[in-house]
Amino acid sequence: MAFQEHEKKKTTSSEEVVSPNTPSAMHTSPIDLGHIEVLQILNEHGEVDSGLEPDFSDEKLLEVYRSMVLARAFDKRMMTMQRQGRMGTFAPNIGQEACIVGQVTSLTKDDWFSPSYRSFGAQIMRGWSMKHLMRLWAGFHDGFPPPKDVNDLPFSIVIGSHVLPAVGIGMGMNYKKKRDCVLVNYGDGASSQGAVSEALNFAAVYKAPVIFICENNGWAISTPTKKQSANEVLATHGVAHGMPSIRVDGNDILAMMCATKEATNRARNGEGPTFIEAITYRMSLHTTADDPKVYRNDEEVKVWESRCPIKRFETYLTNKGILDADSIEKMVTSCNDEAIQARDAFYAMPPADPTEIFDHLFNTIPEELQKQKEEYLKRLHQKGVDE
Ligand SMILES: Cc1ncc(C[n+]2csc(CCOP(=O)(O)OP(=O)(O)O)c2C)c(N)n1
Ligand SMILES: [Mg+2]
Repeated sequence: MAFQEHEKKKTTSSEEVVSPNTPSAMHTSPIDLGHIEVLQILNEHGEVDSGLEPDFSDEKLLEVYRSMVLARAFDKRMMTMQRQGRMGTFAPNIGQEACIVGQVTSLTKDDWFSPSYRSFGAQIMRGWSMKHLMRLWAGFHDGFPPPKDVNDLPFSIVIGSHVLPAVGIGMGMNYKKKRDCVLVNYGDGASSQGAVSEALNFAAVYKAPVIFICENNGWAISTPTKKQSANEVLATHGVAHGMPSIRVDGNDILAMMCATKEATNRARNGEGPTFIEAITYRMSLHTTADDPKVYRNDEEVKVWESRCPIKRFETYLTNKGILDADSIEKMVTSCNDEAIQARDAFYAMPPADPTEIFDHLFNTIPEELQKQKEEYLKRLHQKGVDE
């Protein structure tokens, strides 16, 4: 499916498509969307645009559906664990499952993925176990390195910092004449980082096989997209740097799968980078340290509840005869059980050795740090922690 085939979905049809953080933002934008296509295949009621419907196999659709349900089950479990004081700070993904899972569905094991922190649905699909991710979010140093044979970078908390390295990997692929690609995601907030513009420029000039997914979820903590950027159509960033760019309904799993499939094909064919702005919404907290009630109102959240990516995919799969109420319930139960098993396996692991926090910065520990270590150990001993 070529981007050009979505011609009829250009600005004229934007009304029925999606909106960023305010429902009217598509219309108020001063930017001419004439050369940026807008893609939606499944509308918020789960109705499919038959002219654009892709022919993914039933198995593939079910696998993707399960990944989305599993991402939500993991999310809920992590939130409960955090509130019980058994997990570190955590960045929930509720409402963004289509965007996150859909973006990696066309990647192979040889491709690379450079994620930001809100990407666990994709990480699980790429081969990270939930137990491993729990170790990561709980602060264990062994949680950060990706599993063996998974071509992912550790997720980046320093926003935008992982975009240039992704482009570097892509340029390396060109140098080695490989036909693989790199996918990197970042948020509307990260899009303001200078390093992201540098990355876009390098990728476009050197035709690096990189897919940029700008997840416009309406907010960068308490900063709405309209205060982040005077130009709210972030897909123009790709256009400005000279690469094919598209705006996708990020709550539409089929649109996410199709857009990234086409972008990975382009990359593998030596046609260079693609920019995808995925319009979605963070339904929950920025992180467990956040309270969105102080900066956004419930009405806005309600608008997005009706655009739930899982619900609309369920409707579509049910209409196709792939799912029914019974199989949906079974799927949800099995994903919740899997998350609970991961939790139990995580709890069964030994606690961290507190001295390890000194172990991973220097080959030979400097004298000053050695003194701090000894002081720390003395205090732990006084508190009986080492007994
Ligand atoms: C370089 C840098 N500056 C500031 C922060 C603090 N910070 C953490 S997340 C965040 C907002 C990011 O928003 P966005 O890129 O839209 O991603 P989202 O959280 O919405 O997925 C900020 C400012 C940071 N982690 N790194
Ligand atoms: Mg954001």
